[in-house]
Amino acid sequence: MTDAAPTSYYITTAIAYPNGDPHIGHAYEYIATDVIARFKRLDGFDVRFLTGTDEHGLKMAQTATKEGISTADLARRNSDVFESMQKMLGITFDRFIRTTDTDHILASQAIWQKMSEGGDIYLDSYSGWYSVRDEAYYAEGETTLQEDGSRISTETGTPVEWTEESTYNFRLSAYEDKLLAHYEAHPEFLAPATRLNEITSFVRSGLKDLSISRSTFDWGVQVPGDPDHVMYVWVDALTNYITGVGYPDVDGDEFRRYWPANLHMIGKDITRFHTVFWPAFLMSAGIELPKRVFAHGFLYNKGEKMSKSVGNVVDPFTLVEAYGLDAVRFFLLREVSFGQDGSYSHEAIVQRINADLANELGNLAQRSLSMVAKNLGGQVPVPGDFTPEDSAMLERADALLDLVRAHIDVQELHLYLETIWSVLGETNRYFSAQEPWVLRKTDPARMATVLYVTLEVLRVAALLVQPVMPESGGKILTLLGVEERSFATIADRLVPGVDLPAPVGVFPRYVEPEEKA
Ligand code: ME8
Repeated sequence: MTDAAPTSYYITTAIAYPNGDPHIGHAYEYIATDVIARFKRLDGFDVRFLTGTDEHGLKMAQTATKEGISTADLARRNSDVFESMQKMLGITFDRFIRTTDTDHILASQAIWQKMSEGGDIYLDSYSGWYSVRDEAYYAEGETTLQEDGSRISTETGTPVEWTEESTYNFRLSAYEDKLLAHYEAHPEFLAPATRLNEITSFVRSGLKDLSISRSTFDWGVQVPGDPDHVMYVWVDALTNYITGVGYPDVDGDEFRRYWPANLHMIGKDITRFHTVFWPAFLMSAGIELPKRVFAHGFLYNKGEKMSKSVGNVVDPFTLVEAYGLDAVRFFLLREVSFGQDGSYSHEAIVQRINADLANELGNLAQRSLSMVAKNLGGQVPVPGDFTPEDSAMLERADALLDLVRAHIDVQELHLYLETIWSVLGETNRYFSAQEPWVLRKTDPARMATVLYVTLEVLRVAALLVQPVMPESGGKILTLLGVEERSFATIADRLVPGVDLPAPVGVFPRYVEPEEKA
């Protein structure tokens, strides 16, 4: 270890609209982001992790009217539910930002001012078919007249109304070439690669200027110098990422330490906002661009899109109550190829709990540790000479950190876990093949070596699963007598002869409640 200041790592989630309850799709994004944040911290980085809620916009105002409460009350009430869900999920955010926070309003006005000074904002008038749900205008040709005389957006099916308003526009059209040049020079800016292809062709097909203010309602951040307008919700929403590091104080410690962000984690449906609008706003305001945006896939209930009307929105609180937090966190990341859409179901969760957690990891820990307790006085075994099989196993464990780090750095979260589990699978086969329960009688010294090797793999695996399963990873490390848990200690082998606590089970099998009764 050197004394150099740790490298900073700034990571963010999308900020959710608190116009309803959080669902499992939100939880998925928070958990994935939290795993990366925890991994980076354990790997010695100076991490800042920002999340929060996106409280402005017409949708919020309309939901409040429907519920008969003020928009501010709705925002506060629901934002609190999001925040407590994040705490329940063990999300280690450094700040939970609300876009109604005073510093955020000032930051939004400051970036607006910069874009305006740069000549990129001008007043215009706008008329067209406006969809409140999409917060977007459509040309007549993009709408369909219904039998009852009403109109909907052809693409999204949401109702549209003829609306005329004066609006400030942002000269997005001026950024076409600059954006394309940026994608070209920094292909890592957006992942997965399919999203980059989509966005590149979208920008290549031509960018129109963007309407960035509204004068038909007032629930938003006021446009500097024009009290009749509030900012289009996405202008202030995206700005949260720099509010979170102290903007407009660009000379301040936080901004200098953490900006540009290393990673904006978002869902695939909001890629355009993050990789076209956001970089254009930043370029206009003379602010560096985030290094990377990762657009994860959507989570579906047994392949069906979750929706309140279908009644299949799964409440993350219920899920965690049923299966346990670590199991839910593990399942979501192990089951779905990160970046693609995925499905979850009771059967799939139970399968992962019983096969991957109870069998592959829990059982290995239980079997080896209870042999140590029964036959070796509960002390870390003293190994003899290593056979080629032992050395091969230890080498596989020693190689893990570099392998999983490489997966984390490109957000291959499923491969990070798959890599660890493939070594656990090998360790189970090694354990069975070595038959330490037979060696107990025939060659106790050899048994001690096999147990030592097994515990060593378990130690490395437990250290590395901490970001996903902080509690269970920590429990296994406690059973192994490991106190220092950062990845800097990964090469420190277990010290033979050290007393271990009495073993306890870590991952019970999932038993259906009716079987329990
Ligand atoms: O889009 N599966 O808020 P939001 C996976 N306020 N992810 C999902 C999902 C699903 N079924 N449904 C939604 C917004 N998400 C804006 C963001 S950021 C400056 C402003 C993801 O509450 C979605 O893709 O609709 C987004 O990343 C996040 O949840 C919040 O969605």
